[in-house]
Amino acid sequence: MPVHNAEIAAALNQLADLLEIEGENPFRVRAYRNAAQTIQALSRSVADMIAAGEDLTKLPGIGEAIAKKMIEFVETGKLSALEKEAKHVPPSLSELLKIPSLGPKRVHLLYEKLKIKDYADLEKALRSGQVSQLDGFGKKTEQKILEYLNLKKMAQQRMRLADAEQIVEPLVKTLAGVAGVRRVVVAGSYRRRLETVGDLDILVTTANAAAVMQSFTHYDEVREVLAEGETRSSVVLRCGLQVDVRVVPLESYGAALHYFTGSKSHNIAIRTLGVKKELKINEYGVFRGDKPIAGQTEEEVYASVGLPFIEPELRENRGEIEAAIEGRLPAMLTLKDIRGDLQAHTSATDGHNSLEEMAEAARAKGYEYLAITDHSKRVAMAHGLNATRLRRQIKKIERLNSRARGFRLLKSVEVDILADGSLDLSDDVLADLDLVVAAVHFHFNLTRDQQTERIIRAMDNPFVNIIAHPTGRLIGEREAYEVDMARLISAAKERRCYLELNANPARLDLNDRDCRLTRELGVKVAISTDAHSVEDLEFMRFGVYQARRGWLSASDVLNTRPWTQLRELLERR
Ligand code: DGT
Ligand code: CA
Ligand code: CA
Ligand code: ZN
Repeated sequence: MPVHNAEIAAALNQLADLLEIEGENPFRVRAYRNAAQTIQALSRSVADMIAAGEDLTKLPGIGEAIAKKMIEFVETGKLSALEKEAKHVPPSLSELLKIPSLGPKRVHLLYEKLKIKDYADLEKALRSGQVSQLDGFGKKTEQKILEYLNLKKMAQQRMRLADAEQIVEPLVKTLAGVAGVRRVVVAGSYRRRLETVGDLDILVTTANAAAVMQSFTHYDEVREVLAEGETRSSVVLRCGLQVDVRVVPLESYGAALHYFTGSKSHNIAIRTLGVKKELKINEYGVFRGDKPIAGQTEEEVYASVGLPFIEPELRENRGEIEAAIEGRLPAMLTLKDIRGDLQAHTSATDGHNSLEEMAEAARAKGYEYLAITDHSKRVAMAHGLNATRLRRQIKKIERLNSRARGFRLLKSVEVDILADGSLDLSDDVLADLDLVVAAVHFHFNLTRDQQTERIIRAMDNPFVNIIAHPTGRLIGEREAYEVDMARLISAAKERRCYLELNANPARLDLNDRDCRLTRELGVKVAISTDAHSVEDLEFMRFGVYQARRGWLSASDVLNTRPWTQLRELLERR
């Protein structure tokens, strides 16, 4: 069985967790975490590199010792260092470290005092009130941990789109390689580009259904075959994701694709329109009586009820059918419309690549501009910039820009919004920037009013242009903080400010509904990757998917503009 990069990274991270819980040297812990991060961002398989005899220590952050551990893991599936640690502390403790209110010391304490080893133990102890009686724990912490556990339970059933992509792409390739196969397409929420997917629904057209089913149920990532039939099979993959594969006849392809793309609620509305025209619409086709009148393409299905094609991202029955009837579907944004990226970090703070490397990568993507938005000093763990260091970076950007043609680095910063809404850097340095991105990274649990007013107060500062990741959520890990989004958007409009749609697939913040609200209230969105490495610049497409789900057109987005126009939009007075 091939070892995935994600598995190597997980083992190294777990080793780091256990060392940290034991109170080991923080530098050693950091080294393992950096290595794990490098491997996760790698586009090539470490197992392949080892097989090809390549030198792993050439990778950033990978030294002799860690390279040896990686080879051991790839060759034996084990990490002896991890097994050694596991004799001192149970490996399951590393899952507890993911809980935001628990650091290594507290996890250690929970284990020592209450023998808590995993989520199940923890939940029991929380419910019996034992945890809140420990030193340094209180009722509030108890409540926060319980909330997190509930969120986790819900998230376990859904996977982030980007993770699902990595899993489904090789599977699609395998199925497409089976003799006789014509088409393989992933339908369902995956095709609608929903931020998370519950399971995957794959459709295949082929001359040989049996060969497809054989290949699918014997795919090497399959953990369990739930059902195996001539034209439909279901499996659970090693990662826990369920996948359904259906073989559909060519003449029904469009009808099946439409049906299995969903959403269910969109399908029902389309079917109802069909009924009014005395048509029956199902996954096999569109029928008048027994006579099939359409079904080979989705366009035909829509045309049968008098509608133009509706993009999958819009199919949520949130007004798209009415809009299609009235001819006012949005002209949807595409990745090609994007001319630059308005949030990126460098190795000056918590990024992995230098200013030069980030610039080169953005230029290679065909961008006209890239805003460098390193953290400000309040984010100490990211080594955030003070005014002096920011000024130094500004100088460096000016030097690079003077040499570059057709591309420009924008001088910027991701300045922290402090608890009272004031900013972490003073106006005189902000005044030297091309644009200012402001963000909340601390004090998430203010009341809704306090949080809203805090962010509006940040926008009162005339140098602020964009509010980054406006709700702070991390999909499946952290709920959005309480904030009045409609008020925030209106306040942004009054101040000529903008909101970010953070394209990182773990954030996608704004969500689809809030994107739509910005459009309705007339505020443009900046779709930004918040890249912490050159690879992260690729996150842009996830932002575009989310924007499309939010009905956005190129004109609703800030970074579809050439720099000359963007500069005007950033002018606040
Ligand atoms: P998920 O998997 O929870 O992320 O969401 P979906 O949308 O992929 O839902 P899923 O996998 O249960 O079903 C795939 C598609 O099949 C769904 O989007 C629409 C269609 N579908 C499923 N059940 C029904 C149904 O009872 N009626 C209709 N009209 N369509 C259905
Ligand atoms: Ca699905
Ligand atoms: Ca399904
Ligand atoms: Zn950041």
